[in-house]
Amino acid sequence: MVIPRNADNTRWMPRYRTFFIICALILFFQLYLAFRFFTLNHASNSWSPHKLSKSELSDLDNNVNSARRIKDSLSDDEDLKFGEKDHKNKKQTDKNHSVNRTIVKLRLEELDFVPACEIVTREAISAIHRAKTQKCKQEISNTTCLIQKGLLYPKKLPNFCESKNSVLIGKSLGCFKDEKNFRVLNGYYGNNKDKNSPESCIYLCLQSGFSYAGVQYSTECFCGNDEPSLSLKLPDSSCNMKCPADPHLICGGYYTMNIYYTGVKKFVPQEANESTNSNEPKVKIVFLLTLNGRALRQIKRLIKNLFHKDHYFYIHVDIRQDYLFRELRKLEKTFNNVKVTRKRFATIWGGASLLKMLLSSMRELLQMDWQWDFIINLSESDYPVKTVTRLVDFLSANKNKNFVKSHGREVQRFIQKQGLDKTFVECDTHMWRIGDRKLPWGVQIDGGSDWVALSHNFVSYVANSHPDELVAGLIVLFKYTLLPAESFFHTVLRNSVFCNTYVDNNLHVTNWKRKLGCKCQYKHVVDWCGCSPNDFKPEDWLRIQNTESRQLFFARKFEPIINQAIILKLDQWLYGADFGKKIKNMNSYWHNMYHYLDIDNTDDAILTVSDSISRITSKHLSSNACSINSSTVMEVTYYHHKDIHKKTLVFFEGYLNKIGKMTFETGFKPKNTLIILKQNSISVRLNHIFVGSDYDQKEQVSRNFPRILGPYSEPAIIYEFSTTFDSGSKSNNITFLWLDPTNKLLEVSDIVIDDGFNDGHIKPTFKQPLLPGSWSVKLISKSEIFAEIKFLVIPLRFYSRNLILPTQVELVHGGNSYYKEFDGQWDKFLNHSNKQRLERLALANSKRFGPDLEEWIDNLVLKFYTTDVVCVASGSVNSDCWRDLPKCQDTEWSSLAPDPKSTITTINETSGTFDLW
Ligand SMILES: *[C@@H]1O[C@H](CO)[C@@H](O)[C@H](O)[C@H]1NC(C)=O
Ligand SMILES: *[C@@H]1O[C@H](CO)[C@@H](O)[C@H](O)[C@H]1NC(C)=O
Ligand SMILES: *[C@@H]1O[C@H](CO)[C@@H](O)[C@H](O)[C@H]1NC(C)=O
Ligand SMILES: *[C@@H]1O[C@H](CO)[C@@H](O)[C@H](O)[C@H]1NC(C)=O
Ligand SMILES: *[C@@H]1O[C@H](CO)[C@@H](O)[C@H](O)[C@H]1NC(C)=O
Ligand SMILES: *[C@@H]1O[C@H](CO)[C@@H](O)[C@H](O)[C@H]1NC(C)=O
Ligand SMILES: CC(=O)N[C@H]1CO[C@H](CO)[C@@H](O)[C@@H]1O
Repeated sequence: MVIPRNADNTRWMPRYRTFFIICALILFFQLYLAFRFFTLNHASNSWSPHKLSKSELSDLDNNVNSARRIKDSLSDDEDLKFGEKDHKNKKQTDKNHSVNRTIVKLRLEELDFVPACEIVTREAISAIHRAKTQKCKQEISNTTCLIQKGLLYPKKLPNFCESKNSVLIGKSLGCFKDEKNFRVLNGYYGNNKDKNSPESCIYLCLQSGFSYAGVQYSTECFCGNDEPSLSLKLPDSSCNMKCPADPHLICGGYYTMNIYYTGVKKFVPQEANESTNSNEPKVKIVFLLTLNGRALRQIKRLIKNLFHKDHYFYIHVDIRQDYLFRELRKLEKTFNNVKVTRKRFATIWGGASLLKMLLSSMRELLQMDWQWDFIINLSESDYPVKTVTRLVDFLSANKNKNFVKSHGREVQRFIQKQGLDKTFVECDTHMWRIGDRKLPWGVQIDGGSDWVALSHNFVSYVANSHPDELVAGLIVLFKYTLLPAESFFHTVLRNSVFCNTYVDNNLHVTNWKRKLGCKCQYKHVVDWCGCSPNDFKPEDWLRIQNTESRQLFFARKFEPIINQAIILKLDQWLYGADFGKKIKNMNSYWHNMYHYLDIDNTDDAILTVSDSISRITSKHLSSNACSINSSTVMEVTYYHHKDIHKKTLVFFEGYLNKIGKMTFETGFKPKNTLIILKQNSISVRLNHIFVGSDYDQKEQVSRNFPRILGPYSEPAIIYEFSTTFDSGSKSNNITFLWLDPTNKLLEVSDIVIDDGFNDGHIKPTFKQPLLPGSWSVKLISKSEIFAEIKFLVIPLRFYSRNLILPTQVELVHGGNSYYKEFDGQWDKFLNHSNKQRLERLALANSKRFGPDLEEWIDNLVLKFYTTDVVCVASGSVNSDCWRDLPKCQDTEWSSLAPDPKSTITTINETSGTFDLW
């Protein structure tokens, strides 16, 4: 509808006014609701923990590896982000202004089953709506119903720690005087307006591991470890206020408090003994490696570093990581102290299956005939900071102790931050949050880092196939817990007969940089916000060096694809400055991205480009006498040297007519496609700018090293500007115009850079599939195009790793018809002259298939990538054909080049000395 421009202005005024008033009313009402919602939320979250303990002060810089909760509760909006459908709902209710947000009804019509009970909790309903499969929806529904009926969780669990005194549990000490500035119980304070009672307060204090609980002023609960002085004792009548939970009970009074024993003694962790060089037998260690990803060479380097015939390597590879599993199984054949378990699980971040996996692995270990004293948990991103010899000496002096790291903060706060008071259900490789829960009575909750070193005795207790009541109950509890491995072993330790073997040290130093690591980056796998530690880089060296005099033996994280220099530095620190000098290719790193035997995890765009490179190389190598008729990609590998991405290597098999097969390896890298059209104050500061994808906000790097984008990629501009000392330049705006292959403007994005160092990325949301072909981004500053970046969206020859079908090409290569409207201000930067021709071309291209499609792909690949090396790997062809080509084994870049640092050769008595290198 068009509004007439010359309509009488005055006639519009009253309408605007009513409109205005309505808007104001809506706003007011919304604010009121928001306020209501907030207070409600607050009240239901009744124990608002309060800072009292010193430990909290040290909270800011503890090295605990745990999830940190960013918001107290997902706000409505946050929650709605998880599901499209919920989003619609919200819009609807907003429209009729009758926002009753507490009403969320389960849409039964979407379910192919009838829930076993009426599901009313908002979080459970939201989770059921968001879950993908019916099986998962049913699992969430089943669990919710079991909880509603009180059948899932144990209500009470025993405590077998000898330092408890069960006779005293709940015994009253009487009424005591309290003072505002000298609290009798100073460990924890909570205020519960609805449910405070001696019982609920004892429950909390016991859970937090305090010896005394006190109720005061009706609604308050205090916990502490110091015995109240008898001089403060008052007659019982001085405590005279009723409890909110039950008016027949007394909950202290005005600065008077009823104090009770919780029955637990103050917990003091054990000190670890210093290493001694005694003649006692040395301990044997199982390194339990739980692995994910494709960093095979780093894993081998880690194993090589720890290798010793007396120690064992038990390896769990995530069930989705077929490549690692295949490759590591080869070690098993050579070494009888290496086992790769066949009982595999999908271990998502924070997932409950992680605990299932660990217990399953421990049970398997207990049944094997390996003789061991300790299990140490490691991942592909751990690396030792002391030699194994020192580790063994240390553990030998601490036999039967258990090493875990506690959170070191107030327990109730930890419980909330960690989401231990919530039920999570894992299915569809996601952790769904379905509501609040009450932790069982009687157990002290503890947790922190999930890196541990556990003794044989403790492992046989906790992983026993006939667990006692405590362990069985905690296994149920932790089956529905986020990040279970961060609390389960701690909690079992604290409440079992092993409580006096607890050492508060996980032997690890972790590279936390919370500003970078807490971007809520796991939202797609868990209904929670968590943090991750950063990779070590040479600038973090001091942090590693500082572990020298401390009882720390491992550091994390290390990722050679991000930085390998730090690992070499560490090795030289351990084994001498000359270490590695004579070893070949110490500064190279190879990372496999594709293997022809892979079952999944294939990136069709990478495969398409690699395939094209193999075809182009084959053509190049062919001559009359030796003609390669076709080629198949076997492996694709990233090759880094001194932490710079040098090439993407394509290992392929070429077929020669009537002669046979030969394998070659070649490498390619992206061309520079940035054109500076005009030098200005911004362009001179440009360190790099390119279009890529998979930007890692934590490590601030794009993990798509060859910059391969396909129709289903999410392109992003990744940039870095250096600091300027030109005080006149101030802040600068850069506008980016994104043009597709038909020169149509698809998106306008902008950044403001200040005069400091600026880096980051911008990722517009394009609708997929993207139209394949040559795209461009124009960079505008001060109303002038000063640079342009071209980038390729490669048409796919492979779709879900199979050759694309004629029926698929148009869908995949036809782009999409979604375009945003932009106002005319950008028109002057755009060239509309050949628009129709380009559109016709795009349409024709989208129909290309077979050799025609290959030709299109190869032309684009040649435009955007260079390939300059090739070597012969092997072959039955013993002719003069490629006599001049080097053998791959003799090059320094090929994936077949020697890589001693990642080659585990012979078992040697002495480990960690690298004699064999
Ligand atoms: C809002 O209006 C729609 C349609 O007008 C109706 O179906 C829906 O029930 C209403 N929602 C509420 C919360 O009143
Ligand atoms: C919202 O819905 C709940 C549950 O049906 C009801 O008890 C409550 O009164 C409603 N609140 C408002 C403001 O309509
Ligand atoms: C849920 O419970 C029903 C009834 O007890 C059972 O038949 C079904 O297998 C359960 N489904 C899941 C996924 O747990
Ligand atoms: C650790 O030290 C304590 C006290 O010095 C000693 O009694 C104990 O035997 C030591 N433990 C080991 C395993 O050496
Ligand atoms: C740069 O952009 C910001 C926000 O996009 C805007 O407020 C500012 O006025 C712009 N500055 C210039 C010089 O264009
Ligand atoms: C292991 O290392 C020792 C000490 O350097 C060396 O003497 C021995 O020959 C090596 N053993 C094997 C099997 O290579
Ligand atoms: C207790 C335990 O063993 N935890 C960890 C072992 O290592 C993996 C990483 O590979 C962690 O995620 C586990 O939680």
